[in-house]
Amino acid sequence: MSDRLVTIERHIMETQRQYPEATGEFSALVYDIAFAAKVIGREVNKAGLVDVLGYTGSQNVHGEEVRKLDEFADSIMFRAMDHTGRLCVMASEEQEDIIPIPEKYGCGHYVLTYDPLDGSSNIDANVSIGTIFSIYRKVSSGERGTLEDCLQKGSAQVAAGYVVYGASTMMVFSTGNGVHGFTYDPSVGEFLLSHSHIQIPQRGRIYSTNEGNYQRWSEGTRKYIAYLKESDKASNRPYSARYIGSLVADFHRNLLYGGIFLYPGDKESPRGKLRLVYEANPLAFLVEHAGGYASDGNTRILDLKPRDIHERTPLIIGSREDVREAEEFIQEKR
Ligand code: P6P
Repeated sequence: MSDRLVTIERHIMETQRQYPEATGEFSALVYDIAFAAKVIGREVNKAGLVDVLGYTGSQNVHGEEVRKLDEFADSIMFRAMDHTGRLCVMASEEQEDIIPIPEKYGCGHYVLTYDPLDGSSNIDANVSIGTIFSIYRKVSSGERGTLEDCLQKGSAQVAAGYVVYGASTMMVFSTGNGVHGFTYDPSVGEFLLSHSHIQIPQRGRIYSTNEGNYQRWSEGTRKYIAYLKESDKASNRPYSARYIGSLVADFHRNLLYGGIFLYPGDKESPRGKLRLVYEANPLAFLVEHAGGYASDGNTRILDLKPRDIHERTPLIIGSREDVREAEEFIQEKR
């Protein structure tokens, strides 16, 4: 826990002072996301008490049952962002197409892509879930943003982060100046700096994957997981298996403790399950700024050019040495 009492607003302003040319638009956008997180967190934390559980009867673009909290989180993100004049376009994992800024509002220089509530299938079991977001600069020529703005490589992100709604609500983000964690104190309604300059250990002792998919995995993936289970004191094996089934929760634990998360492609789904734009890219930005690495098994995630806004990708992410070692097995070099 940091010794200084620093709110997320203070941290954002202190960071902005390093850029004399900054207009404050970007800082305000990060603050807007923190505000939306407070509102979403309030509903998530009382989900067990108020009838916001259960399904809405509708499905999202992926044919997945949409829970009321998914829709609520999606609407809060939109309503907190659409009128601020900082964005030129948005894209949500819950929406088929990009989300234009309403004509009645002005456009800004930034693009926001987000998964409003990832892991929501865990809501009823009170498992931690999260909001994941990326911020890009506008690259298209017109006044209003386009699909092109939302399909930039992850390496073009200017900021990314997540909010994990768990035992406490935490917002972890980076604007390229280190990765910092802020814990929400509901008694004062502020996110307070609790984890400054997070660095993921270069090697961990935890692996996170759904071993129920074993039969569908490639030979390389199977060999890698078997390797982690072998006993070898010199290389701290066997690793411990830790899998929550909620990406933000699994990623957050591995970011703090070290380790590797794998959702590889398989025989039925060669591109895996997770989304490149809404999940892999923001977490890859964060993990690299924390000293880790993220790959699809062959290519650095941040170097992948999205072709479709809902494109999926295999995701191998976490401690740099572990991810590199996993790549060697997946590429059948070991
Ligand atoms: P599986 C949740 O539905 C999610 O999108 C991620 O949060 C999580 O990592 C993954 O799917 C879990 O998938 O197939 O292991 O249940």
